[in-house]
Amino acid sequence: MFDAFTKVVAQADARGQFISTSEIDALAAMVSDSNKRLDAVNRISSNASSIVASAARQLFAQQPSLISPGGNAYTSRRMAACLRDMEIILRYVTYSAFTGDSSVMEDRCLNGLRETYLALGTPGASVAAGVNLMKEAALALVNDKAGISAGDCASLSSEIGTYFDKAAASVA
Ligand code: PEB
Repeated sequence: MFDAFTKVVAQADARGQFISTSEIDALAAMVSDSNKRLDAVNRISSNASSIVASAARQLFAQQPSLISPGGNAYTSRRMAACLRDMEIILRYVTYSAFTGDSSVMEDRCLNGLRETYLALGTPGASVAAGVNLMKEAALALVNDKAGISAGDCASLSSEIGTYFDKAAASVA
């Protein structure tokens, strides 16, 4: 499991080189923006259940066959598993946003997930659609200007967006 710093160290070590000025500059920029990062992680984490619930509601409205007899979220047991899976994925996205690196999510959540869904008969494309709906809800919260000092969150939101994209792409 890496964070943005240990990732740079691992890459520099693999090259047998000192950490470069551009790597230091990039990490310094990350540190100077770290309050935004922590605020974003806090906003997503403290609204996780509503992000999951609203994404799931939209997913089932768009793909009603999932909750009809024979659908993969039909029966409360499968519905519960589905909501739980969405919450797990969102949790790993927050870990990635916190550390500035997606390796924790890749190693502990996404690795083998496509194969798990294939084995379960769970439609990966639908899971990916659910992840994309969570992405919209989470980024709307991150970019909400209410109650915070004004600042530019464009690069942070696009970084967080890439974690959702990675999760979606790994199961689609
Ligand atoms: C991954 N999901 C399910 C299972 C596992 C995971 C291992 C099988 C065991 C179980 O049922 O608990 N577990 C999950 C995960 C990690 C983990 C991400 C990462 C660390 O440990 N059904 C749908 C939707 C979708 C869905 C498209 C968006 O129709 C999910 C939600 N996952 C779903 C369902 C099941 C499941 C299991 C319905 C149960 C399937 C079944 O038992 O038939």
